[in-house]
Order: sequence, then C-alpha cells, then structure tokens
Amino acid sequence: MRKRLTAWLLAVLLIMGGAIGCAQEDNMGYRSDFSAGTDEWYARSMGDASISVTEEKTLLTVGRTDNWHSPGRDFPLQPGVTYELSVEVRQEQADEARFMISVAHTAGGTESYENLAFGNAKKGEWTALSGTYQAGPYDRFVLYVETSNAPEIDFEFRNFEVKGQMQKQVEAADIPALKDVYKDYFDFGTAVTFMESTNKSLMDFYASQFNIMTPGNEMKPDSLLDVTGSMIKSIKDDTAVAVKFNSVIPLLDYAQKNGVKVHGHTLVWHNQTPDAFFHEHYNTANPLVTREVLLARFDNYVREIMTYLEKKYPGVVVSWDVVNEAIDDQTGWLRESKWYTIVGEDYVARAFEIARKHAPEGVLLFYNDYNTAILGKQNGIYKLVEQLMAEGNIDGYGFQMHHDIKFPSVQQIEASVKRFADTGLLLRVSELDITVPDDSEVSFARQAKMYGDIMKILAQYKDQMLAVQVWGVSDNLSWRASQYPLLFDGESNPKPAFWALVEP
Ligand code: 9MR
Repeated sequence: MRKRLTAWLLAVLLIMGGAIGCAQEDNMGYRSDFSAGTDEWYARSMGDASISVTEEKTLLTVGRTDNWHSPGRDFPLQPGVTYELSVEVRQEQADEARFMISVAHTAGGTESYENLAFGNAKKGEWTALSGTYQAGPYDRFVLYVETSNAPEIDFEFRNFEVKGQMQKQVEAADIPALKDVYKDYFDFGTAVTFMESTNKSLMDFYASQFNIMTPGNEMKPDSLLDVTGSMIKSIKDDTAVAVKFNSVIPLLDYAQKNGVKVHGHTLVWHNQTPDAFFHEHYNTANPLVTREVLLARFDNYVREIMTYLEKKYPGVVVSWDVVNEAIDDQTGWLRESKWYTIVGEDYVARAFEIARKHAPEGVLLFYNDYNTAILGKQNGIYKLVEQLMAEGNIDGYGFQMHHDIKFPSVQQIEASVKRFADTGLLLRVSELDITVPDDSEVSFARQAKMYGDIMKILAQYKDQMLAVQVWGVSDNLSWRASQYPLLFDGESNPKPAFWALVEP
C-alpha cells in the first residue's frame, strides 16, 4: 500500500505541469526567471513577431504589428480565487507606451479577454504594472503582456509574478478506480459542485474514479428556477415557469462528453427553493398560490426541465430525486413546509405523479432521505414509501447516509437497508460520508473500518442497489470539511477510507 501511495503522491506533486528552467513555481504562485529558456512563454497571436530571452534574462518581443501581439503563458488558475499579478516592462522606441497584463480565458471552447493591470512605460525605463484578478468560471487561462497604444514597438519584460492558489494538476494516478472495483455491483459516484465542474483536471480525476455524479447544488430549485423569467411569464399565466441551466451546464457537458451518468437532485425540497415559487406572480409580497396553481407550476417546471435535458443531453440524467427529506426527524411524519401547507398530505404523491408524466422512458424516480437508520424516522419514511408504491410512480429509495464513526451503528444501518430492500424497490446510496473528530491516524482507521463495513452490507444488495455515491471527493471541499468525512485529503491523496473501499 505504501508503494501505491508513493506513486500517487508523486503524481499529484506534478504541480502546474512540468515547468522548465528555474522559474519559481509552486502551488501558491509563480515568478518568471528566464535563466534557462522561455519558461513556457510562447508567442500568442503574434503574426510574424517572435520572442527570445536576452542576456539580462528578460523576455524580448520583436517584430510586432498589433497591440495584442504578445507573449503568453498558460496558468492553472482556480475559478473563484483572487490573484495578485505584476510585471516590469521596458521599451526603447516610443516616448511613452501603455502596457497591460491581460487574460485570455476559455469556457466551452470560446475564448474571451479581460485587461487586468496597466502602466505607462517611458522610453528606456523599467516600469511596474500590478493588479488583481479573481478567476472566473473558465477552464483555461493564458496571461499575456500587451500594449494598448503602441502596436509596433518591441518590448521586454522581467519578474512576471502571479500570487495565489493554483490548481493542482491532479492526475489519474496509479490507484484503483472505485467504479472498476464495484463494476459487478453498482455504479460508484460522487457529488460535484459548479466550481469543481469547471476544473478540467479535477473532473478528469473524478471521471477516472466515478461513473455517476450528482450536482451538489446545481439541479436544486434555487439553481434551476428562473424567478425573474417566471415573474414575467406569470403576467399572462400564473402557472407558467421559466427555468435556467447555467450552473449545471459545465457538469452536463463534461458528463456527456465523457460518458459519465448524472443523478438529478432534487425536484422538491423544503430547502433551497425560492419562496417566490409559492406566491402569486412569484412575488413574496403576494398571498400563497392555491394547490391547483402550485401543482400546475410544478407540472410546467418538471416538463421544462425534462424537455431541455432530453433535447440537449439525451440519456445523461439517468435518475432523479423527486422529493428530498420530506419526513421530520421529531414527529416521524411529513415536516412543515410550503409544499405541505399549500398542497396538503398528498404533495409527495402528486410530485411523483407529475415527475412520472414527464420523465423520459427509463429515467428512474427516487425518494431520498437521511437518518434512515434511526427507527422513528425510518418508520415514517417507510410509511411514505409504501403509500407511494401503492400509486406506482416511485422506482426506488435513496439512503443519504451522512454518518459519523460513533453514530449510527453498522447494525442499525444494516437493518435499515434490509427493511427497504424487502420492499422490492430499487435502492441507491446518494450522499455517503462519515465524519470523524480529528485527522489522527486512529480516527482515520475507524473511519476506514466503517466505510468498509458499510460497503460489505451494500454489496449484498447488489441486485437492487443501482449506485453508491459519496457526497464529495476531498475533505477540504466537503460540506462538513472540519470533520474530514471523505475518501481523499485536501491534497487529493487517498485516505485509509479509500483503501478500505478498494478492499473492504
Ligand atoms: O452539499 C450541499 C451544500 O453545498 C449546500 O450548502 C447545502 C445547503 O442546503 O446542501 C448540501 O447538500 C445537501 C443535500 O442537498 C441534501 N442532503 C444533505 C446535503 C448536505 O447538507
């Protein structure tokens, strides 16, 4: 195991992909050097112009005929992170020339540009430019140095610096893939957020391990419902709904291109649903809508979503959580929510009926909940699921399984899985994670044991169990990051829990 770990560590230490020369480059930033070559700077959009390293170890650009003829270099910037950028430039041909550091960024194959730092360089004087840049949701960033009013001058620069957290080139290293380990049992997956889905190297690593992914937030009503658009549509028809897909598109694109399945989460939930959805004309100052209007809105909402997905991403979304967490932990029956208030006791059944009406053939419909291993709650979930089965619109039950090494016990988990398996429904584990109090070896060993024990139970139900998904990959990106619940540490190294899943 140590050997495999070392191989993995070596692979992930290939940070920022093979820099040459003595440029100072690490996960926190970059400083140009040019003592051993152009250091991966290249002539970008340069016509006949060319770059070379001078005796003073600066990077010289000559033969330009346009302002954007400039040297550029790829940087693995991380969307959302703010960077400090600086460089010193010098030119000998104009009395004064205006310089900029700019970025050419690419998303979905389209390149676009921003100017980030500015300075006026007087003839023969080294001039510093500095600025900041918060990286947007792009999958490629090329930083370059250009002019804005001196298209034909030659210029040189030195000390190009970028400070801030870079993306690691996480590689599908020499470790087993969980999707292969469990290929005769069930799909193995994870949750993925928008930020992760825009990071190509991270996604490649995830796709090397997992064959099904759930958007962590991006298919919830607060992501998919376009409140302003719905408000406008509601002037004519208060049951009309507008939807938007911008935050889930990067994941759907990736999944489609790479043959990864997607599980949709979630059509109905008491959380992360804009209040406007429940009010007349989508205005929270107005009264609540009637049962009929809410159900008609939901019907339109589901139809819009399913139609779009089927048209643009046929076959990608294989299953949905139709309703999430309807049962209250205390009462063991339906929790208070706007859905419950407006529609009444049968809102879950109506949601399934509508989802069934619009779901493409073969797309499976799940009820999803947590704390299934706790008897009081379990009884309520079971009763609800039985009612849904009687109407015939539910395909399966999803156990979230947000656990802790101390609670619940493996026996409780086993009993709950058996009880739902006995209904004959399909099953999935939708959000598995197991918290520990600290990152000590002892805690990680106990965590690994519990992951392994749970997998041994789940494997017994392989005929009904469609997928097992962890709720995130690396501890630092988890919703419970301070309790280290996942399979990889913040550096993408596999933890004992990962190896326990490889050999439970
Ligand atoms: O992982 C999600 C986190 O990013 C959100 O802040 C949170 C807000 O409601 O929802 C998390 O996902 C939840 C999932 O949708 C339903 N089960 C519990 C998950 C963890 O809170």
